[in-house]
Amino acid sequence: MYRHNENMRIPSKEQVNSKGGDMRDRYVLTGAKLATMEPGAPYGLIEDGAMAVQGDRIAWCGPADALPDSYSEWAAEDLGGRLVTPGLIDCHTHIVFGGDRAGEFEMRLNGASYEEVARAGGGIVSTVTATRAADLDALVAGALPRLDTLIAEGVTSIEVKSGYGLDRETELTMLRAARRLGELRDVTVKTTFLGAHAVPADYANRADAYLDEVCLPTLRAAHAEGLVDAVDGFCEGIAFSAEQIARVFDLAAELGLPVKLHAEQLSHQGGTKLAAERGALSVDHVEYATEDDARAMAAAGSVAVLLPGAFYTIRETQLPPMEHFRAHGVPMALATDCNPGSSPLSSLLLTLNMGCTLFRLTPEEALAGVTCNAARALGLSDRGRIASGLRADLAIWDVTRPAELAYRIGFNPLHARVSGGKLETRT
Ligand code: DI6
Ligand code: FE
Repeated sequence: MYRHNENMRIPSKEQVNSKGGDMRDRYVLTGAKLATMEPGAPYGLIEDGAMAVQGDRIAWCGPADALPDSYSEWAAEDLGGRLVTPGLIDCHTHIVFGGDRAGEFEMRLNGASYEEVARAGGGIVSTVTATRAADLDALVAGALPRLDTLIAEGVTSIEVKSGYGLDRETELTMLRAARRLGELRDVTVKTTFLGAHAVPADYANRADAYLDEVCLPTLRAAHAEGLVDAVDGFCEGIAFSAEQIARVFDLAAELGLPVKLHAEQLSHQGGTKLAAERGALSVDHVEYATEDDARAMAAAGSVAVLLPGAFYTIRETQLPPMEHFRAHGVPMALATDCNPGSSPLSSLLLTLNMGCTLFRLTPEEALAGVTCNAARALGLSDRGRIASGLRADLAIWDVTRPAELAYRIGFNPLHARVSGGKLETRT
């Protein structure tokens, strides 16, 4: 769907040689409306902006009339007034999994009860069974179309969780598949170990034994193989208690890994307090979080990752406490939560729209939620904004104002994507 931009005025080899540097590696974008997401103006907007990219970095950005003369000899592309945002970041996904749950979706809409769906092998158990049955190549092949859909909307960084293996080998295979995705596409993949996602059937009512015998040893093994960038858990009545999650976080601390948590999604269990105490990068879902939780998150600097796709799919009615997050200065991110059960969503643009319509975020908060605040939720300090020295991850849009990205439904105005300085134009 993408090609390298052949219209760029790439200098000849002679020019390159005469300058003593590789100019194919550097270029200027002019005629750009820059939504830098830097503090100050709304969206950090620079109406008539320009920027210079060298290698994988932003060398300069600012108003076009301030572009230093020294860039005048670089290859240049006039964007004709298009909007440029930071490359989008999906900071919470489960895109690696086997099978799908469309059959279960259909059963439910034909009137089957939750128990009937479960008895027919539905629910998270069916995804675990299908994921265990898939090999690495099958998991990668299944995830690629979902990843490509995200990339086609300007996504340049994505988080991918394990958690549908719930046995040592399959958890490792899921994480290897996530790493492979990052090798196959121009996208940064951050991996998260989510062994404490559900208690597998063979450990029913023995969650602590599952943690001791499977989850914790697998985390050690995955870390030893370099497969883990962060550690997550599902703190919920139907999954793990805060005390059990604390044991997983103890091991994460021992291994020097940052933590995050699925907390207060369906009920209030105290996971947010625990995650904040452990300095979590983010606390995710948080529909049932309280003002005290928001205070704790603010003190810890944890990001609230809001997941409107899951809220929509399970027809939740409890809204996350946005007013407390705003009042206490908790940064809010938005993500797809792409998974086969509660959020079969692989559009970050639709997520922006849902964040505004369902959660009443402003379009500016929504865009911050998939750029600067999403970067923070992943512990990535080199992206999510447009500023010199940061990684050149950008999305270039055929729109005139940033709010259009959140306003339209089912419309993809991406013109081009820049990942690590590499410009790909949508065809
Ligand atoms: N919260 C969710 O919404 C998903 N996982 C989680 O921790 C549900 C996953 C599934 O149903 O497959
Ligand atoms: Fe999730």
